[in-house]
Amino acid sequence: MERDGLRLAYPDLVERIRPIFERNGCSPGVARLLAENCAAAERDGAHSHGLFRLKGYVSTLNADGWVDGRAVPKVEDAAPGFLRIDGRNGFTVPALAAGRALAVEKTRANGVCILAIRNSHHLGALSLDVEPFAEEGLVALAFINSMRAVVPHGGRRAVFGTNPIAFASPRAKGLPFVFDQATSVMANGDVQIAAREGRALPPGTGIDRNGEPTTHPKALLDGGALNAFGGYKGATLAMMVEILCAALVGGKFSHEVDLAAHPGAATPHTGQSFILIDPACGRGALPGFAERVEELIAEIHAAGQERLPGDRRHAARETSERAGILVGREMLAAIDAMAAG
Ligand code: NDP
Ligand code: PYC
Repeated sequence: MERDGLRLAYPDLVERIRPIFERNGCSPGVARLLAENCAAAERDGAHSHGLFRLKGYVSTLNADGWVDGRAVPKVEDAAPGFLRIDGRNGFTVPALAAGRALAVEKTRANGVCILAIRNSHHLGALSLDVEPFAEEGLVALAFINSMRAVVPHGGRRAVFGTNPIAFASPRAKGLPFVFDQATSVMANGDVQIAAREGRALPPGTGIDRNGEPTTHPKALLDGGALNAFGGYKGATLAMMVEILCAALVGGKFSHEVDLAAHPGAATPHTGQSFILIDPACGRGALPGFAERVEELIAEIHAAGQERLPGDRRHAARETSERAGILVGREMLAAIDAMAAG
């Protein structure tokens, strides 16, 4: 044990947290997938959606039927380029795992495939959902809506979720190019972390329950709302995510998610959509896709941008793989308490 905590290899961290999910009603398969998802977010330095979320998973699994940890997703082959998955009120991660191989097969056959997941709950980092597709040579765009937390531009109360968009593309060199960003000024998870640590939010982050600007995380969380990033442009993207994840997939809009009747519920019961593209399809004599991406990245670096989106997560992953994932003492105690029940 170091002064700051314990460094654990990824498989050891997965094994440490997997019993938490099993103890709280997940099937062994779902428990493994969720443990891997949490551990991978922590490994990549995506702290707002890693171990920090364990408490939320536990309270959610115990929130009077809000989510089914044993759900078996139903994969529906809707059309050559359209795959629908009913999460059956389980988590989105196993729903994606259930349809992943067929989605890749369809993308390769058609050049493109829409993957539409509904009736499911997601509490993770979206980068983890898209990057594996790019590792297989595909371009992947993912969208997810959540629960009302973001105010429409010029409005006074929340309508949208924090609605992240993630994108992954193969590169000619090294790991895929990945970005993963909420359409809000910051993720709700980061507001919760600021509240816990007693830190003020930057001006412009959001409003309180009366619609007035606030920098107090607790005032924002207590009936207030986050702003979308970039004013009306970000709000428009948040709206697009609602359309793609609710209207398109047959799921709920974020404003329709009602956690109030299920004390402890922390996961949004919504939808997720993917657009998958096979860049090799129909290219004929065109120049190599991954090489063209590399040329663009070289130009961006030459223009002076050193850090690309995804670089921090990949660097954190490299450190975690080399030295282990650092789990703080307090978190370790919390994990062991949750695993012991
Ligand atoms: P950040 O604002 O921290 O980062 C957004 C993107 O910008 C990342 O790709 C990041 O790369 C990149 N980036 C950050 N700083 C720079 C910089 N200086 N130069 C270039 N690129 C930069 O993320 P968010 O707070 O918006 O989202 C955090 C997480 O919350 C995401 O993983 C998201 O999926 C998750 N989330 C999940 C939700 C759900 O419903 N499941 C809802 C909302 C959010 P890097 O990653 O390498 O830092
Ligand atoms: O951090 O905004 C967030 C969030 C919402 C749902 C899951 N994470």
